Amino acid sequence: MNKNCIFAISLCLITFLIIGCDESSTEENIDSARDSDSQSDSSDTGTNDSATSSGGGCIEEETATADSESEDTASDTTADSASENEGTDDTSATDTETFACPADMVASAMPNDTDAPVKFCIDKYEASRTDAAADSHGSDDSMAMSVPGVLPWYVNPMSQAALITFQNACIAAGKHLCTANEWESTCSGTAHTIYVFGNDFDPEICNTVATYCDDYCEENGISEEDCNTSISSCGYYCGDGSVGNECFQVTPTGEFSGCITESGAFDVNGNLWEIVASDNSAGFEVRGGAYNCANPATRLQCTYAATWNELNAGFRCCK
Ligand SMILES: [Ca+2]
Ligand SMILES: [Ca+2]
Repeated sequence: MNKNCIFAISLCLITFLIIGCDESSTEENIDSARDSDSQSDSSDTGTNDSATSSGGGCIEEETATADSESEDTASDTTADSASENEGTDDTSATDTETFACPADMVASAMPNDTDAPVKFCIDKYEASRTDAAADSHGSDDSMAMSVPGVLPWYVNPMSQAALITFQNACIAAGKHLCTANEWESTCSGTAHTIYVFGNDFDPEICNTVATYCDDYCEENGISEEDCNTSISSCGYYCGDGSVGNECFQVTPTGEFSGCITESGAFDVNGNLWEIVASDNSAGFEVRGGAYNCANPATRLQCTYAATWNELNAGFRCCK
């Protein structure tokens, strides 16, 4: 035993006599500190995992939707995959405080019976073709865009083939065709309003048949009492009805700047009807009212749904 060793033992004995030379408790303290670190690490990891699974869930749902589409059984399988997606998103979204969306989308949420609202992303604008412009709807069906200032994409009549085209166009953009629940929740917002803009119909906020009706009647000497959206007054085609001379026209995306949801999506009410994925027999619903459809006070309502084929049918993508 050398001098250093003797010195160390002596020091320890002295320390023990004074305060207790308790190495084991020091080790316990270190261990418990390590445990505490590892617990906070694992909880951090848990949070990261759930954030990752949020992204993973999006990828899975796109894949699932793509699979169901490739089978050409649009309606049922799409609805199934949509409800599965809701389940997948549920866990991750409620665990994530902030919900980031791509720049061309905004964050929205839909109610959940038993838990916090399910968060998702929805396109800011009605879908448009890649080659659309302010004066052109374009012709390239390869991918749905969400951009301001261009004429949005629509078909007339609506068909099962168009439904698949819309679904594929959203998938090509890394998204899916919005479901009825996603669309309606975005329309009514957290206050569950009747319209995007509140509970009272206002014909001037979004692009509807009524938006221009009052102006047309005034210009053409039609009295206020007789001014309505019937064909004889200010009908579907006021003006002379020829192309380019209708009162009511599809406007470029986002042109009605006040026609915006709580979450920041434009033209959810009005401009084009929007096709949403549904579990009904048609596989889709028609939502939101449109620039050329009568009774906008009814048809713009967030809960209003139809399954017509004869309409100018646009759409919107979600993620
Ligand atoms: Ca007006
Ligand atoms: Ca619309």
